[in-house]
Amino acid sequence: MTRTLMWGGATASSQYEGAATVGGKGLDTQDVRPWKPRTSNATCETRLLTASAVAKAKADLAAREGNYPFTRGTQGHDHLEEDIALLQELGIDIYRFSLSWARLFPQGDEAEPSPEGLAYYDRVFEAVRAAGMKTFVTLTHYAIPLHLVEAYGSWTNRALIDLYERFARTVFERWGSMIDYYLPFNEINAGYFSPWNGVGLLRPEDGPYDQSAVFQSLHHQFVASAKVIRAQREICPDARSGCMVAAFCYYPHTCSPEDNWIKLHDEQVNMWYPVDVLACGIQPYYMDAFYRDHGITVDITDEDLELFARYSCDFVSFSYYSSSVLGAADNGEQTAGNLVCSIKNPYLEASEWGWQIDPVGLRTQLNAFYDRTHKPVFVSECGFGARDRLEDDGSIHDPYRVEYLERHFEQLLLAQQDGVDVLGFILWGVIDIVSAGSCEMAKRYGVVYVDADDRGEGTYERRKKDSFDWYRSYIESYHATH
Ligand code: BGP
Repeated sequence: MTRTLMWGGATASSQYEGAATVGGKGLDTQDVRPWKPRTSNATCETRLLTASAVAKAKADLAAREGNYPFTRGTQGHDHLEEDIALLQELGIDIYRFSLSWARLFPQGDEAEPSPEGLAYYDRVFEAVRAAGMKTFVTLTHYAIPLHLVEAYGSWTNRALIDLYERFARTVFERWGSMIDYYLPFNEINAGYFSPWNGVGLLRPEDGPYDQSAVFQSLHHQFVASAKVIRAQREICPDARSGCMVAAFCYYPHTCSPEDNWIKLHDEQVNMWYPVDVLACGIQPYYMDAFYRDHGITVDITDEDLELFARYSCDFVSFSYYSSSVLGAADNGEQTAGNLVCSIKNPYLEASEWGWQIDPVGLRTQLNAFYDRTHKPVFVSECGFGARDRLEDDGSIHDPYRVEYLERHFEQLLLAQQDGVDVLGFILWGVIDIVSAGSCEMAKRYGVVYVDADDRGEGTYERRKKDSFDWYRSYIESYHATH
């Protein structure tokens, strides 16, 4: 029997809420990321924060100087009821949002949560449920309390596991009856490809990250995920637990055997590692070889392995935007987004940010995740970032976004016909948010436009894009026939 799909939309606290210190919220790792005018699309640029950069950001923020876009997001904290009303009009079945750990625990290590933080998320849960939508909760979406970075060394410190479990238990005890689907972490493989975003690791002032620190941090998040699922099954057993990675959909540089081996190996380390641990409950063999060959040491206890085996998640999920061709371009043909580098694929068009548009890749990834785990699969993020234009008459025409979604929906339905147990599709950035990779507003994903620019200037008024009505009627007609 083919499951009736859920159609949704997503935001993330640091990219949406703003209000960085309202109600006593503590600063988190996203609040200190500076916006810099875009230099070029040619580099795989991520904001790698050093201790001196963080110190400067804190001084700037105290002096109200500098441009730190995540401190204002797109003012979701102040537009909550209006935005939920728009989502209700859109007719989505499920709304994915994340919680700000530092809004509930400003320093991250308090014994009790902040009453103002609890009150804020009471409002969010009640508004979403009153609007008749299911909830898909990301406990943490890249935003780690800055105090835990500075006082504990962030996720390199095993103490964060218990602090995280305390945060999760608070969430489950307070809102567990209103949580339908949840993720302990957003794109948990970000710990490897973007350590600041994923595990809150400061980059050393004098060079690259210590890879043992990166993978030890990632391992601690895996243990935290298992303990969070154990807590959830005690407190609110009806919620469905998931894991999530960024899906890269790699193509080998050439059809040479060596390049094909590199593709398999890069998929294992960059994408399948967290899935094998969190969804299949095993510590995969290939990581022993990777650690050995790269001089990496990670402390893994027998108790950790026992937790992985006993508390694997109920469903798997991934973010999908584009596919990428591996390897360095020997002809300079390197396109790149801000998180994903790729060589130009001659069969595909790319977005302005170099992300190559590959709807068939979505079908391939859905099959690959289901084939590996035999667990239901949620597309927890997918969408098209573009420079949308606000016309003089207040309209926003985004046929490119409609085309992107239409082609990806076709492939998702084909994957379901292939026999993949697809749970649903969640449109990323359903309301315009600040871009995670490049910290800019210009890269818009929403079907709802927010009038703000890269410098944070604008009215922050919400306006429906043409894609709003398209998505609304798509959902309506889907449910009329399923
Ligand atoms: C993913 C994040 C999202 C979202 C998306 C798009 O990594 O989970 O937060 O931002 O990337 O990336 P970007 O915003 O850089 O276009």
